[in-house]
Amino acid sequence: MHLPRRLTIIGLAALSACARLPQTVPVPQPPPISVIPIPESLVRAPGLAFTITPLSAIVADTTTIGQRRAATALAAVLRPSTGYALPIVANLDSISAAVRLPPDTSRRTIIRLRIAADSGLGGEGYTLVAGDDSVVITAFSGAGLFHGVQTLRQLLPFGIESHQAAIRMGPWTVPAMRIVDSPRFGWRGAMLDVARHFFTTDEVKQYIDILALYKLNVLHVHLADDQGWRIEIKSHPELTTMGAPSEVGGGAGGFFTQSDYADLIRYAADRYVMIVPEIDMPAHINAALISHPELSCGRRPPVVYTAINVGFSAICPDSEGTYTLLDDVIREISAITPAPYMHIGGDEVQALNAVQYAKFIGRVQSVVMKYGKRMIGWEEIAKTALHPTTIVQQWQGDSLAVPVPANGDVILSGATKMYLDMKYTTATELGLRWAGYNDVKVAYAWDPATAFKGLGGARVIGVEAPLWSETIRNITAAEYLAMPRLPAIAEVGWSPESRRTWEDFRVRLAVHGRRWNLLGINYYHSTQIPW
Ligand code: TNX
Repeated sequence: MHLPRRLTIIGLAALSACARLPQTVPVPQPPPISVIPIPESLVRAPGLAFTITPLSAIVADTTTIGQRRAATALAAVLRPSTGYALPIVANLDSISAAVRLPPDTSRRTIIRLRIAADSGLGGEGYTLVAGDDSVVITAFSGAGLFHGVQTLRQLLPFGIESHQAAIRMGPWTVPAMRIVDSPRFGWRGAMLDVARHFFTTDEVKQYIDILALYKLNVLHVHLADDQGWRIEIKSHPELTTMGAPSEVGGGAGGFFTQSDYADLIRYAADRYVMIVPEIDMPAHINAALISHPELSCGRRPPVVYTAINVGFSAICPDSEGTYTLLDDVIREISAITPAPYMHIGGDEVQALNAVQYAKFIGRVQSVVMKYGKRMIGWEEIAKTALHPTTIVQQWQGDSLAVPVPANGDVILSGATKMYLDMKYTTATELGLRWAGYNDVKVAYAWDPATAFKGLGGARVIGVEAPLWSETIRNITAAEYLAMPRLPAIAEVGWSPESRRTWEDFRVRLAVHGRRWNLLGINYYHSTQIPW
């Protein structure tokens, strides 16, 4: 806990009335720097702090989409809490008379967003230089600028997250400094299971907002499982009419129309989050088989399933009808997904033998490739002959049971560290516990380079934290499990190992609790964190 430093002021009045003793008044101190993920390098500079004033402006060339997105995101955070106009202008000459205040009201300071071809920081890196009169964020791309904006947001006092003018939570200062930052991994993901319980587009957007704040750039959406089919397929309306109105525990379920899905993609893209769709197959597919009993290979006719066992269902790998249906599904989803990936699940198949499974994965892989996407599958797919571009998503133990093809790309999602649906402790009401208890330190204190064995010559392209929704019915419950573990994983994926220590992280994280209170984000008050 940082107590305000007390400053001794000997005012002129005190000097003239020399009998009086000096008085002490508290002065607000800038908060300790608590940026998550911790930047690659941050050097405090001598000189005055930067302050946002009523005359401040955001300077950006909004004719380019990257600067427009970053500037819009910045203004959306700063305007409500500061109560200032904060116009977005191409240069200072173009500030309208509307924001000119009496000259003595304040200094004009600016936040400048610049794209520079030679920033040398890759597609997502940025530099941030805060000085007396300006903060300048420079990046090669809109993504880098957007990430820099999230850093600036976290450098400001936590009151900046308030939805209403919060003048007493200022002053809105940033210490003079220079940050140079870029991510360790290109794939920094979160997975949301909208199949076991359905989440509305508004709820998914709330989740995307959290991803964006912590520089996560992938939202993998688990769109179908035994309990529900959640995406409209225009050539097969029966998949949703019969497969969507159900969920775990017997709730109403629901699904995204293709236009809902497009809305999510746009919302995510504005925040530099890529949506990766998953249709889980050949198991986890009961919801689709309800309308296609002919594809269940003579097993008992599928009915609505609202419990949480896994592995029992399978779409028949020996029926051509299976591939006709899946071709339509993959074609439609590929067409509405800008990301170059399609996740086909592939996990926990109990109802097929190894030959059937391998045949199925091979056929589906060629369909995915036909529609121009790279296939991703849970680690079980590595048991089959995969195309070199296919990505394996590790999830089970601390070592990959099946070697991934040499040079093949792997995403780490090990349940013992990254599963957000594991309980924090024995006392956590929500969540499951098959992979153990994952309190915040478990999620944070590991190194992707060494934690998982058996990866052979595979290349780890990043990390992804899945949130399975068997036990959670709404975004408030989702946030309880995700926060604060998701920011922990975000730092694992972004920051250099040499910059990360648990002791430092837990102190930085504590400050974020106050941001979440203002943002209306629910979280678990882990006893490991000095809130
Ligand atoms: C395993 S992880 C599953 C999911 C469950 C999850 C619960 C994976 C690929 N399959 O079907 O929801 O455990 O933690």
